[in-house]
Amino acid sequence: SSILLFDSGVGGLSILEHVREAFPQWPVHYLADNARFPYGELEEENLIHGCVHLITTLVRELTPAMVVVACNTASTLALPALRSALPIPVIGVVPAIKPAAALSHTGTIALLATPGTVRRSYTDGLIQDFAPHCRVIRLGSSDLVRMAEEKLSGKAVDTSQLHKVLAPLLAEAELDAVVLGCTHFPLLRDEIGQVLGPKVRLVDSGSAIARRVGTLVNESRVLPGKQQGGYYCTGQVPSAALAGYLEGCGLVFSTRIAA
Ligand code: DGN
Repeated sequence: SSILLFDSGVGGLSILEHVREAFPQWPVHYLADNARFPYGELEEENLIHGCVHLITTLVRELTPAMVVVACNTASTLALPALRSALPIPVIGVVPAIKPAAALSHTGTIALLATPGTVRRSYTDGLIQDFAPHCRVIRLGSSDLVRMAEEKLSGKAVDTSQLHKVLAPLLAEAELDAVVLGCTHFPLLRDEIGQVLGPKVRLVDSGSAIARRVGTLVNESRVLPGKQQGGYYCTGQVPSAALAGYLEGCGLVFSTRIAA
């Protein structure tokens, strides 16, 4: 069998990296819903129905052992609907508020995510449960998501734009941990780290997700198949630069599917 990862664009590739590293023998497929990108600005019902339809269709075709929703925006909203629609385990990605709160010495942390994720009641719950004693600054940005997409398509990252987006965090002297609460953002980790400086730790959910995949792989007793991993997308097909990057991620073919 295989593992299917899903995101609205290239962001989930930051999770795929961890999964492949932990389970090199498993074929991993990747689905990018480019047609509905960016999820952070999508109406909630539209997002839920779109995800459920798209993923159930591809699951029927590929029969993976599990699905990883490698997108915080979709996970904070669509997990219950996906779990009831699919006969296999569905793993979601949620912002790493808990490890960031544990790492922080000052008690001032930030959640950097999409506009959708920062305003969700799911996120309020995470903060109440896991960071009750912290001051949590929420910064939602679709610009950063687009910058990550552009980077993987071969465009240089515009540092002055990055400074502008991160300005509210630069104003916080006490800040010592930032949650990269969108899977696109670890793709800009070096650039974000350079702007925020060495005092600020950047925390994402990649290795926690790989551990969760490992538990389910062991429990399911399903064996890895022999097929190669592929990239499936709605909407825009990959640019030449992205195609090269995908190949480096073990995604050896690319197929456009209906949105
Ligand atoms: N990568 C997605 C996430 O983790 O929230 C969001 C991307 C988007 O469509 N805005």
